[in-house]
Amino acid sequence: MKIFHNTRHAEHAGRQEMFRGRLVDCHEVPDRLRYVLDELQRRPMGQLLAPDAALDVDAAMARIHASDYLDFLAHAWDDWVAVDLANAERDALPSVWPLASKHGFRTDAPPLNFAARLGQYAFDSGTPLMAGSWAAARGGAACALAAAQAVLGGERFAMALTRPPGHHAGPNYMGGYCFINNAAVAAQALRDAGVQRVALLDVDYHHGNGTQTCFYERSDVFTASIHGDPRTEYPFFLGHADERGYGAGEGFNLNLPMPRGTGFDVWLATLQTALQAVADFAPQALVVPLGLDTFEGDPISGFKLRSGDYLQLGRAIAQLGLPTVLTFEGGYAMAEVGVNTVNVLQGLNG
Ligand code: SP5
Ligand code: ZN
Repeated sequence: MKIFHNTRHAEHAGRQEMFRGRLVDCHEVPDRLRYVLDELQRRPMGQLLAPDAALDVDAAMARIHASDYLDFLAHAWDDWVAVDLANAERDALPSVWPLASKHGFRTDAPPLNFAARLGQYAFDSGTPLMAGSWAAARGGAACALAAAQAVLGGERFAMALTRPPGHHAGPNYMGGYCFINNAAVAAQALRDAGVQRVALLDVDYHHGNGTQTCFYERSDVFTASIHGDPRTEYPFFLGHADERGYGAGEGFNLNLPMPRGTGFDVWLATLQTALQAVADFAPQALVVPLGLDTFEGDPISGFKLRSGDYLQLGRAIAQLGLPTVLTFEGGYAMAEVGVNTVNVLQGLNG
């Protein structure tokens, strides 16, 4: 297994996120990745590599994300500081959005004001943007691309071990701690290299809204997600079972929401349903957005998986027999995120 880690991840270190009317300390912090790297030192699972600097990351990101969105991200920090030099000491968070409604706010007349532009490209106020966010997110996309290339080169498993995470980021928006959809970048890179059918199986606690939206009208990329019921769980506005794809993509999206409090037995049975759907699609490659926030000790999530259960998750994924790229997504129980992640990899390795 090849594990590509993002050497620039720590440049993104948001301080606070908005929660119930006040700013609270960020859950998505650099230590998350450090704990995984520490555990990999104790239990090596493969080669730990940095992505090749020669990879064309910008072209790979542009296959998934709108050019105006990428342009916004690339310059957002400078634009934020240009509003007021004192902003250099603060993270940028949106505070105003063009909510969709009939005869309502326009999105065809782009604002010039920075706060309005940030609101146009973000769907929550929990995703702070700071000086190093772009470099870190771009470094993550490089890991995703490198992992895709590794499986194209014959590697059975490859992981993009990176943060910030990606599965909430859509074609033209950030949110849910995500800026660039690493899993979507990897899946598209596989397609562009000639892999005819690619499946994505998202096992993060939260619905992979960004990934679903990226591929919603396509039949060449099957998307499945098992997650907390959006009626009560973030991201709330997507992830219901009746979202099955659209147009040519109809029937190529599968959502399996489960109630808060779900334990491993029911979760594993649901995973088996998703795995069967993936197998029925008969893909030639798989991408797994791997969130560890299904863990019972996760501070912001509601499933009840235990550390040992992640070995079984790895084994179950391996049983598909597919070349597989994994991307590191959520998982906020700091003390256990390393063990849980490496348990999945151990399960994969068999
Ligand atoms: C990648 C990923 O897992 N993103 C999840 C984003 C969830 N954001 C909203 C979470 C709000 C929970 N805040 C709880 C604070 C309690 N102290
Ligand atoms: Zn999550």
